[in-house]
Amino acid sequence: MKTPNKKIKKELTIEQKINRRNFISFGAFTVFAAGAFEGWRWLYKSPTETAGITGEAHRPLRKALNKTEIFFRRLVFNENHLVKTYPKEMAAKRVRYNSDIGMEAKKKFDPATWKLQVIKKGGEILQVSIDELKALPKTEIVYDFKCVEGWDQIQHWAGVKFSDFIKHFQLEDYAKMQYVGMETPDKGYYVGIDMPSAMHPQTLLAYEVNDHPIPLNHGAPLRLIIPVKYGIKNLKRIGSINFSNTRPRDYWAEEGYDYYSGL
Ligand SMILES: Nc1nc2c(c(=O)[nH]1)N[C@H]1C(S)=C(S)[C@@H](COP(=O)(O)O)O[C@H]1N2
Ligand SMILES: [Mo]
Repeated sequence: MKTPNKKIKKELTIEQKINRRNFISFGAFTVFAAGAFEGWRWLYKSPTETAGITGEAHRPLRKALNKTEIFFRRLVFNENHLVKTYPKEMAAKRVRYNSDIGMEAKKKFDPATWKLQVIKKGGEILQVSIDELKALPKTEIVYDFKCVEGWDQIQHWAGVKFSDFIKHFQLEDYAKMQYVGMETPDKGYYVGIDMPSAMHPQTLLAYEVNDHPIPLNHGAPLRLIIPVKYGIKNLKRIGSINFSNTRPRDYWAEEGYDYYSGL
């Protein structure tokens, strides 16, 4: 067991974080909108006000305007706050490998006999095989995976949406709780996730990368892909899932990293 870092800052509740975030984005939005409007006025006025500038000369400005418009539209109309996705061709062929805490005992672990352990009330355990998960609707995502250590890479993952998994196994009452915890089979690496992020439409229990089963070093047979969070929360080799109204233990939060670790 590691000694938890005692320096952890005074924690905000999720609601406080969301409020703070909305407040910050609203402020940024207002400043940006004012600037964009001024820019727009200037662009549209300038052809008449500035004699001798032809349409040709305005092309770069128009290009900039188009980009601004696209950005603006995304900001305003993307009400689901989906993480940006990319075409499959842009996904890295060689997926970057980071670390393997909780996966060191490679010889003892057999993905063929693996079953996901869903811990229910009263200690009851629901066991789910990889085939049961593969029988559910498959969702793919190509997005920019970001590690807190400073690297990012466009990657292509596929699996079952966490929210579909909840529905299929009738775990809706559990999803009403505030957090979900996930741990490796050896309990060496573990994460806690706030329920809204777990239930986000882009959060997957992933079993494929680049259209192939996930290799051992990337978390076979099942890993978490949670695009709204940094890499540290994307637990590889999920052994068990638990639900609670208090924060589940979290490996890197114990080391002083932000518990929420959202993007
Ligand atoms: N079990 C386990 N999951 C893990 C880690 C780990 O060390 N062990 N590292 C995390 C970190 S910090 C990152 S950036 C991603 C990296 O995943 P990759 O090795 O497939 O690139 O996995 C996350 N999940
Ligand atoms: Mo990471």
